[in-house]
Amino acid sequence: MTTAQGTTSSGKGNRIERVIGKGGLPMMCLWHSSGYSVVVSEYGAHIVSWMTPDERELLFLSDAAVFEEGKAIRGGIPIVFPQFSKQGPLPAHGVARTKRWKVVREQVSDNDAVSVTLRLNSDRQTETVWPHQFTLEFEIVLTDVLLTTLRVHNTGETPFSFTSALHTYFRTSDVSRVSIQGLSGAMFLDFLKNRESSVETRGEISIHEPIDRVYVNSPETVAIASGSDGVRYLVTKDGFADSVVWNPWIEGARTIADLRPEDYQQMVCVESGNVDAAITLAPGATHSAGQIIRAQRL
Ligand code: TA6
Repeated sequence: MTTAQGTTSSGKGNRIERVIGKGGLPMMCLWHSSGYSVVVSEYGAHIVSWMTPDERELLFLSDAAVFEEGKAIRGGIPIVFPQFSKQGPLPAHGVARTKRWKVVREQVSDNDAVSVTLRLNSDRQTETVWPHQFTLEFEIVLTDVLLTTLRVHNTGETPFSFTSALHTYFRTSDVSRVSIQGLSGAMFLDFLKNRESSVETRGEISIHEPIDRVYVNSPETVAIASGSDGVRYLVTKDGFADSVVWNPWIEGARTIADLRPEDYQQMVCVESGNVDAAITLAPGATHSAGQIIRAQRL
């Protein structure tokens, strides 16, 4: 099997391999005996690939993505912390995705999951833009599903409040045949209409125009069916209250330098996050939130 970063597994069981990926960035390839594989960049603890046993890529990664320190990688699963989007003084989506994380744990047990944990400690640079001490841990557990958990530890002397998300870009070959299910009845803030709030009335949300919405206190599980690929993604979140749905559409894609103009047709973001209500963490406390994503044949 060849992963998105060009690494191949010799068809063995559970394995972890460290490679140098795009832009010379260190990456880790995880293979599970089910045949699923994941590639994560130590820069940003950023999952850039999640592939099926028959080598279908399930995440969108822009061909124009920049793999350089200081720039967020466009696609995959960016980690948003401590600020979602531009809701504050920090760079959009915060600092975590543009920092080099450290691998602190690797686990390969033949009859079970393959997992890695990466850690990021606050430093002078982060404290310049966000004056709090923290340690983040991002745990990736791969079986035939992908479980990811973000743990936030307050290592300082004062409480801090943060918003966060796993900004997942799901791949589709035709966004006009995508249907997002499970959000009916949820209240949402429309970021295209100055955060105007409404209630979702549709059982199935299709995408035929720009969409940028935060569904507040959304159901635990949301499904994204991609009719053109015969696959349904199931996202089950825990510790994340909200679901964000985003597609820039034609106009928006043109304003994003690391997206090709037609890329909006091959991606849909459904993000598990704590966006509407910030989490406040006392000194010494830890907050944990995660999601399980799985791909089912339609
Ligand atoms: O996912 C929602 C969103 O906040 C959109 O408003 C858009 O800005 C997107 O994230 C991508 O943000 P980025 O900073 O990665 O370009």
